Amino acid sequence: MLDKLSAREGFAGHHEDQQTEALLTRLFPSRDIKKVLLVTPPDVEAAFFRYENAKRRRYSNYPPYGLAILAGNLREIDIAVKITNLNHEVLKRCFESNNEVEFDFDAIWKNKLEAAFHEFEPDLIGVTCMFTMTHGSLRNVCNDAGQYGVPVAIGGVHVTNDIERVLADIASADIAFLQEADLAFRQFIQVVNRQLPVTDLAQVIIRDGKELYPLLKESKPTSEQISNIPAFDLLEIPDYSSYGIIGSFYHLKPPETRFSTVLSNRGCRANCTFCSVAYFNGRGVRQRTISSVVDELEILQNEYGIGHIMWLDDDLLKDHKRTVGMFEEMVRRGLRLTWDATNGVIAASCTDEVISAAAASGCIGLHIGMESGNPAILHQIKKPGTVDKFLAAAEAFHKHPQIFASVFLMIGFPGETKAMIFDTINVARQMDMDWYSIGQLQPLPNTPIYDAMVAQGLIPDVGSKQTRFMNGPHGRASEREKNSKLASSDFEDAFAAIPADQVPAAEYLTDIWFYMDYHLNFHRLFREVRPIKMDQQIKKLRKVSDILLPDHAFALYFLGYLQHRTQGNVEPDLVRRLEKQLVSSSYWQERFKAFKLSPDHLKNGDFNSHAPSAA
Ligand code: B12
Ligand code: SF4
Repeated sequence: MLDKLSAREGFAGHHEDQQTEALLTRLFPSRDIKKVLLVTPPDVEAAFFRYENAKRRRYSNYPPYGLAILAGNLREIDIAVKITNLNHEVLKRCFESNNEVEFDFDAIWKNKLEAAFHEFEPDLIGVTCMFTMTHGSLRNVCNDAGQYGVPVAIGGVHVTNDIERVLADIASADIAFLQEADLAFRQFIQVVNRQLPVTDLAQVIIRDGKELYPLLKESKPTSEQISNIPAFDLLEIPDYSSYGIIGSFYHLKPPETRFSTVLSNRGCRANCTFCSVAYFNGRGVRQRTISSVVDELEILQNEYGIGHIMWLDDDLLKDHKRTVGMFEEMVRRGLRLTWDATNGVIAASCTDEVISAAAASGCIGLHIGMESGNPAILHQIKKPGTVDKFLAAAEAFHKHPQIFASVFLMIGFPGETKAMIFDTINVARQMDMDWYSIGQLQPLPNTPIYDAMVAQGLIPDVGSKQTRFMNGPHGRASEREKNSKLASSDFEDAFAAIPADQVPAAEYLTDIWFYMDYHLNFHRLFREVRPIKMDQQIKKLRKVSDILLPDHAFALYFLGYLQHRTQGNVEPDLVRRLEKQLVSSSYWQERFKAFKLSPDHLKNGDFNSHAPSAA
């Protein structure tokens, strides 16, 4: 990508050292950076923020882990750092507020930024941005920060992936860092402070009026250089999970549990065509030392009271020996915290030995990256997995039922026929895992699949501007109800009209998605008899019906069903909520009719033929 960028019109190539020096002096006249303020913008702009969702603790509230890494590195060269997490501030204030009318989203983060600036008086402000959907919020924060008269630097996954649009749209950003900036940011400050020569500038683009100066030498941290422990003392680690969610498995822990995150590996061994990780981190995996990772866990547990961590890794289980060694070290040191791998693990690494060690070291939940059960599709998308490996992984998980094992599936790949989708459904059924997180393909810019689909004329090249993710609290999935009418009333019927070797038209995919979701996730609960699994599913459905999607009628119905199975009665409030939902929503009425479900089942404990021994 760096090559691509330097070749673009409007981006200068190499620059004379003197010219660069002059530019740095214009930006930093005293050539003396002593203090850096690092800022996390709110995840979205005010227009996309829903007060009631934040009140339900529906939004994510992750520690700004990348900024804490940068801060740790800057402190090593005696730079003072402050981190202001505006996403956290907004969520916290929303949680504490009693009145939506008086809740002023923009005023909250602007006041906080102003206070941080005046209190700390930094020489440079650095703003991070991970997600495309945060673009507008990044722009607002940079524009606000730009008024304080010190240069503004930006960095993060979105900045890297979408650098041209970001720099064109956010004129208040003076400096942009690309890719992992562990070294590049520190080197930049040392160059400004005349401690290093300008030739050490790397992975950075500096703005000078209308000109952009890219200095794109690579400065990628090695395994040794990523083993530093982040500056946790600059964060509000114990507080984040009180105001938002971290990871996908928080429902398995008591609500008062404190959550945090840890990154043990950078990059991924695979190169799936729909994923941008290789584009950001480069090929292959760099691993931290086991001792630095376990030291970090110990600090989080002992100094910050953390009871659960989510691994940020893209390839947590890379290298069998190291993985088992790390999990064993966690046990040897007597760590009490539990953990999850929300981002997903590679199925081929889920051997008996690895999963036993994972379970012993506190694993309570993870996602397995599968995507498809069809060998041709797996080959096409370069997914590192085979059907045999998926089935073997499932067997390993069946031996450790304390782990809630969920599977990532995807439909809608180019050329994916009805028969291929059935392969995915059939393999998923054979695996019999606890949940299936099913997505429709959404090609992201800067991924091979996006480029291929644009080249084949399958999608327009809209770039990231129109990218709106399907999942997540701000995703399009939450609006699914608005435009959907069932095409047929039976799972198999949904496919009946489509020949096996035909690719289903886009309008059928939502129906197919819906039927997969119902059968693979909900209907299978009628067969569940294992007490530990029923307990996990009750917690999962509580999460869906209380936090994620309170009007999800299947979640209400099946929560009631499991209550009936486990305790012999159903909470009356649950039945009331379900009845209310069915009266007010034709979407759910239609689906309840199609699947022969009724709130009466919960009232009289009669589940027709659905549940073999329900009564
Ligand atoms: C953990 C994670 C999540 C977490 C949340 C992370 C969080 N808020 O902290 C969860 C599970 C919520 C998540 C969800 C999603 N994610 Co995600 N996620 C990641 C993941 C695996 C790791 C992020 C991380 O913490 N990295 C480690 C830290 C250390 O890196 P960092 O923050 O980038 O910081 C470094 C540099 O960027 C730089 N830097 C960062 N900021 C700054 C600032 C300055 C001033 C400077 C100088 C440097 C700098 O320096 C740091 C040190 O090197 C990345 C993949 C990846 N490897 O980055 C995907 C990734 C970011 N996610 C991605 C996607 C697509 C999603 C989802 C949309 C998935 C989905 N379909 O639902 C959702 C949407 C989220 C939402 N809010 O709705 C894409 C991003 C695509 C995009 N352009 O937006 C990524 C790249 C993975 C991919 N598949 O390609 N995700
Ligand atoms: S295995 Fe996961 S992280 Fe690795 S390339 Fe594939 S999708 Fe990306």
